Amino acid sequence: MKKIFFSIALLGSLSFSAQAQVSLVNPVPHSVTAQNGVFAAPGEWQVVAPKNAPAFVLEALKEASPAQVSKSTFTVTLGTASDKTVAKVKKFIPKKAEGYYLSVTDNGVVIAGRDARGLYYGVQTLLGMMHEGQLERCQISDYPDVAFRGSIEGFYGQPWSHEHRLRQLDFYGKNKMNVYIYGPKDDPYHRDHWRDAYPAEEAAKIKELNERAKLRGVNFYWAIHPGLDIQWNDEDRQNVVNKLEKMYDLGIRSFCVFFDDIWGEGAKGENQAALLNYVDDVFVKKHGDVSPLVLCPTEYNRAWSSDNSAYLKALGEGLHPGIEVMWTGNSVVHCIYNEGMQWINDRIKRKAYIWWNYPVSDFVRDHMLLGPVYGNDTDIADMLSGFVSNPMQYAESSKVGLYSIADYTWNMEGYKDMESWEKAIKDLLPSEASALRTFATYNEDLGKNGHGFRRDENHEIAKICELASQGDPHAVLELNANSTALGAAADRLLQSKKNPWLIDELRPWLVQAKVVAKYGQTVCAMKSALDYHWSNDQFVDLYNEAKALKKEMYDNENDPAQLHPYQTGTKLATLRFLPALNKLFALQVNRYNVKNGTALEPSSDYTPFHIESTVPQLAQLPLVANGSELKVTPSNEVIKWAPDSYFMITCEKPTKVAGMDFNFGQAGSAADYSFEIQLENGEWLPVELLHYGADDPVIHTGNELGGKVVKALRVKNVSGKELQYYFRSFRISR
Ligand code: 14T
Repeated sequence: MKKIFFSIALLGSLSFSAQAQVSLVNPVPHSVTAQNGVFAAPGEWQVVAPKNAPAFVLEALKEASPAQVSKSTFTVTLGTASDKTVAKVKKFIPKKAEGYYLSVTDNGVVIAGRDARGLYYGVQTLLGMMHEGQLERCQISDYPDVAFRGSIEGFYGQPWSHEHRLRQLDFYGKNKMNVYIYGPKDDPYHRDHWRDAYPAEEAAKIKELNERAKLRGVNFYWAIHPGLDIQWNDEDRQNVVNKLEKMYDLGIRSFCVFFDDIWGEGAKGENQAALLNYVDDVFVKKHGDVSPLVLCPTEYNRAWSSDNSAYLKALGEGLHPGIEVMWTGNSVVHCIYNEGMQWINDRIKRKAYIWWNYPVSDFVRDHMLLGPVYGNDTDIADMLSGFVSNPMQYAESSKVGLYSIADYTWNMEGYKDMESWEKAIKDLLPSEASALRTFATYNEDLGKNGHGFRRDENHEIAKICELASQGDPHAVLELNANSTALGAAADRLLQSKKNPWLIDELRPWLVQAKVVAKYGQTVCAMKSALDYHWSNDQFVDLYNEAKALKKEMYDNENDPAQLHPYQTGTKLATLRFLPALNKLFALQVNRYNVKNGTALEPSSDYTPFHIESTVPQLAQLPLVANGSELKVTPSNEVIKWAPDSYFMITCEKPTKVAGMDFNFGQAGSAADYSFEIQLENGEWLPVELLHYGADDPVIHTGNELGGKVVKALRVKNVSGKELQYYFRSFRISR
């Protein structure tokens, strides 16, 4: 019996290693024939390529490790469909743009691309296979499912640095993504000052990015966002063309025009379509070497549109056929479904170009998103023209998601979310893959958010969390072991020197993970203290320690030194792990109280302020207490205040307030609201709201508030009608 078991195990591992080399490749190729095993990759090889072989393909090979020599028994033969070098295998090349055929034998490798990009991707497959120093005898026939694949740097917040962008482009080339759209909301020359040319230094950087993109087979799209103040006249449409011409002069050949997150004049469908058509005529067609234009519409998702939307109709009927239209799905942040694709394609009369709002975290800045990519339908390849991901402002960490998005968009039906995720983690930090994997499983969900987009988290210990929260002894042991493993993973990552780009981004969450891990161990120890009759003092020590750790988590979140300019906190393990520990904590404290007739507080939470609001868009906003300041995270969207709706901050302990101000984006808005504070005796006291000046949107409370001790503060719509205002800031000083 034992013997049989062993031989099966051996067989299993043999067949695994035979598969291993091709299985290193990302994205997963469409068709692989491999049954003749692996051999050591040669130390040198001879490249046989046609004279006119594309330079970026040769460059990619040159950067790889086997030395290129002029004569070798091992050859790498390259060519595209029309080249003699690959005439023999021409019939095997997939008849799809960017496709390639690759064959590996003991004598050498043949790579035949449908076109230059296809050839480049064949080379990437070869290099990916060789990662562990071996080659697998195989024939691969491969091509992308989606024509345009990549990323859109389109988030609010700190734009990526130049160095990060260069690294991204390298990564896209390796993973067969061919699009990078440059549209950071906080680049002034993209949006607020779209008419103005970049200063020389900035222009030089964009030029360098475009050069790097070309080298990696990536179309660098430069996006203009003119909608905030565009006038629909000749002058402004010429301003758009002039700016694009300037970018053309820098070498850019792909362009987007964005009209997202605007209102009023700029949001008119007919005018947008007319502008795009004009640009198409006098710019794109005139040059002849510019990619089809890509438009991000104002109604860019179904929740913001309607079945009979005149806006989408204007685009569908008005826009030149070749112009692409972006779409985020059934809502702003949503997985992409077949039914939703049909809905939008019917309306815009073309295949939508998906702008997927994942792993972007600009609306949940306290969370780091490192989980697997799942949830998109896999039968929609033919229904979309492009699929790009809006990532996090953390470029390097976003590679976990981007790796799998590359995989999904290349080969949808072959896509396996968990396998892709495992590979992504290994690819990002091979030397500490297991630590990164452990840490990542605690950083998956987004937490409560206004878009209602959630991810599973700590899936592998879901059962343990559930049982441990009920006090199951075995599960508590496991939870303790998991806490230890999380702390150890965080330590190893903090000490890892291999990818400082990544570790620098993760640092606040790694520091926090150590506190979370210690909290886990402490809470589990509280159960041991009761089970094994440790002294009461020992239990109370653990109890106090658990509370102190919660306070430490809170302080970490609000440490000004750790707060990035736009970041409001550092949370992890919020879906299952921490809630399970909090329940276990309460369970043990109650046990202790019953046994000793004491009244220890069974909650370990430390959140002294809370938001309560009848305005749903405001109820979920994070609150940050930072030194003497208490701030509500601003919202990007227009807030709808129903008549009599209110926004309230409650304080756990009566708190002395020094003053406050807030900004709803409009001068005179104070007249629509009342403001009241609740005193310690429960009484509500009205406080007058003032503007600093007739044109100033900022609302403050003058001197009336200073020094009052309050239990709550409340702003209420007393205008008698629905109000629509921004929520630019809300600040209380203590
Ligand atoms: F244009 C779009 F397709 C889009 O998604 N725009 C923004 C995007 O830049 C941002 O990163 C993303 C996630 O927050 O969502 C869009 O931004 C919003 C979303 C809102 F619901 C801006 C205002 C909103 F009210």
